[in-house]
Amino acid sequence: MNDEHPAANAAARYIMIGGFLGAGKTTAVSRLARYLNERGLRVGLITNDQGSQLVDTAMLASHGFPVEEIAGGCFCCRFNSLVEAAGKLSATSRPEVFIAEPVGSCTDLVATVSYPLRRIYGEAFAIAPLSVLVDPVRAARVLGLAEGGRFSEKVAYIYRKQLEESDFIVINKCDLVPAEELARLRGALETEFPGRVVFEVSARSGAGLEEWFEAILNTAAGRRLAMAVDYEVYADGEALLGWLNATVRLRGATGFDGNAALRTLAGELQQRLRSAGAEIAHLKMTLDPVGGMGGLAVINLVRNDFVAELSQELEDEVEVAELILNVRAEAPAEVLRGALEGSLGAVFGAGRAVTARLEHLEFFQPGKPQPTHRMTDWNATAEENLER
Ligand SMILES: Nc1nc2c(ncn2[C@@H]2O[C@H](COP(=O)(O)OP(=O)(O)OP(=O)(O)O)[C@@H](O)[C@H]2O)c(=O)[nH]1
Ligand SMILES: [Mg+2]
Repeated sequence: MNDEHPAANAAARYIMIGGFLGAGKTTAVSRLARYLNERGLRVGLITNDQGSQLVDTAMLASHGFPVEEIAGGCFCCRFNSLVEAAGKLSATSRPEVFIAEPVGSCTDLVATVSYPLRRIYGEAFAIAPLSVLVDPVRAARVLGLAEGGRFSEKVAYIYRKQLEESDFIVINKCDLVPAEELARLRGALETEFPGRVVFEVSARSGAGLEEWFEAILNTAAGRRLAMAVDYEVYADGEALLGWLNATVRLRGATGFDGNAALRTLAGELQQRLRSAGAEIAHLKMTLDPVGGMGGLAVINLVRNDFVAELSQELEDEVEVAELILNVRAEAPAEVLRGALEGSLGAVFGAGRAVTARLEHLEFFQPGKPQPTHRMTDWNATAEENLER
């Protein structure tokens, strides 16, 4: 154990890495987990989603980290499940550091998660500063610095609220944008959200991560009054986003290239979603060979006008594989279902070398957030009741 790190003390450090859909949270969580492991600290990861069958859990587990998943609602609305998940991880792997990734369309985490954790379980957790990641291309559009496909105002409200409650704003994917655009974005973020520490990193290349990680480990969470949130606008924003989770069994007549299958399906979905007027927030898929040696292919697409990227590839051909698909886009969920069905038919329909069988499908618009607790004061003794 490393005594210099606060996480090595009796209370486990609780780190939340937030940020909008597709900002790079899971990639960063995986990097941070590895960083801590290399320094002799045990970690436990907690993933979260409105639905079940998560790409993020599959991906993090494939890296060998202990992961618990809270499905079917966000941390704030399933606070007790969050505490239970931490308890389960403690029983199996005794983490000194918990890293939790909240749902990318969730905000008000300080009042509904950090402060309640501190107040109810103060002995068990040392709360780290809240980091909020941004994708620089998406952030520039939301802040009005650049043109391009964007979300409607109520979705942008959630995006801005996430930044407002942060202690650290982390501009991720710095490898993608020129220095002058980064400087402009940093300037706009510092003006609109004064007092936050802004980091520039690339979770992909590793640039800038150490400085950010050390700040997470060595700084206490902010103790200001939690921000005000208009739960009507927040709920309307959430309800504009469609969610679709599916699990599909792929079977080849002979061995087939799983990476290519993911690329083709992602391209087909992108085209259909774009023509239906859906603004993609994050489309992600994993392909897991059945009976394979544990390798996993992962593909992601984070906006309509980008290309789907394989962040992990399979080395060998596969014959049977399980595909998990998670799509979050601004569109009615029914539109996402239509795009999936059309795409599966086009890519794996009758007469194709690879066929598909849909094993699990859920699609919905999230309901109004109903937090278990809401405490606006770090030292709160009384709980605020939300009007619902
Ligand atoms: N170029 C670049 N891409 C990155 C970087 N970090 C993450 N990505 C990519 O961004 C996409 C989304 O990354 P995730 O880590 O899944 O994002 P997320 O915030 O966890 O997404 P949700 O859980 O859906 O909200 C993936 O294709 C990643 O490979 C980075 O530093 N540079
Ligand atoms: Mg994620």
